[in-house]
Amino acid sequence: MGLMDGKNALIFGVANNKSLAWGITQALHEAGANIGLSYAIPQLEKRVFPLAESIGCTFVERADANNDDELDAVFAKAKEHFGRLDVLVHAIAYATREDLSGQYIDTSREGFKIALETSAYSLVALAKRAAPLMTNGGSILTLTYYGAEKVMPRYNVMAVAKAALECSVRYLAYELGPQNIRVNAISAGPVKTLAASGIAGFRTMLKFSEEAAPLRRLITQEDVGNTALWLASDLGSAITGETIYVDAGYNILGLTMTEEQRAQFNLE
Ligand code: 0WE
Repeated sequence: MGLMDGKNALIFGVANNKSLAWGITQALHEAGANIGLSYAIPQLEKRVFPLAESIGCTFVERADANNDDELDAVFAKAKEHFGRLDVLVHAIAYATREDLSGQYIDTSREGFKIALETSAYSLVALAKRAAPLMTNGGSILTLTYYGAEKVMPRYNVMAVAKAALECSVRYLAYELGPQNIRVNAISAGPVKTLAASGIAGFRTMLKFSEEAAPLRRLITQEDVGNTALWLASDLGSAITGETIYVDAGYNILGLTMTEEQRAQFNLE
């Protein structure tokens, strides 16, 4: 008996075995859910297909989340394959690399449009298509980051996109609530995934996060998977429109210190 026995989950954003979306996939699968995966670009095929196979998932479809026709096609196939959907996971974000390095003030009109469309509008596009398939209620989950609320150096236009995403979660929750469809965001601490690869200074950020966090550790895929399972299942039955932190407590801090700074402070 699993928490998710007989439930169908469609998950967008598995890129490889390090993806937070893969942590969510595994948690839902282990709890008994049937899984469908959708990935963005053909180059991910060689990573996503073996992962799908490892959990006996036979629904794997490519779709560009910025393409309405491709999304229509994936959801038509999902309707045929699953009949009903219970869970939608949105783990999609993109800004150009140059927009995640320099200054926010230098963000181009095009860069802003790309980041906001891919990282925030895509949730609306997926929710619009998933909701009619959630005939027995449902749970929609997305991933966000604390940079949406407080300034994180270099997160720049992604921060603005995540702020739009979190606000979108509230408006979708308001509108879909009467259909017993819940919409929530998980605000995950930084993790070394493909999405973080090549971001200048990311290793240093991980070190600072680990040392400052109340739990004195980074978060794992499993941490995110477990919270996703809670929100996706009936355990989260009255939670909607929320941003839930899975960040080892980092967001509660008003002053962050490294271990060295804490040692210094304790001597004063
Ligand atoms: O949301 C993210 C990153 C999402 C992301 C990552 C990339 C890398 C490759 C969006 N677009 C791209 N575009 C690429 O070309 N995170 C929460 C991880 C992250 O990214 C940062 C962070 C953190 C944390 C960027 C700068 C500063 C901190």
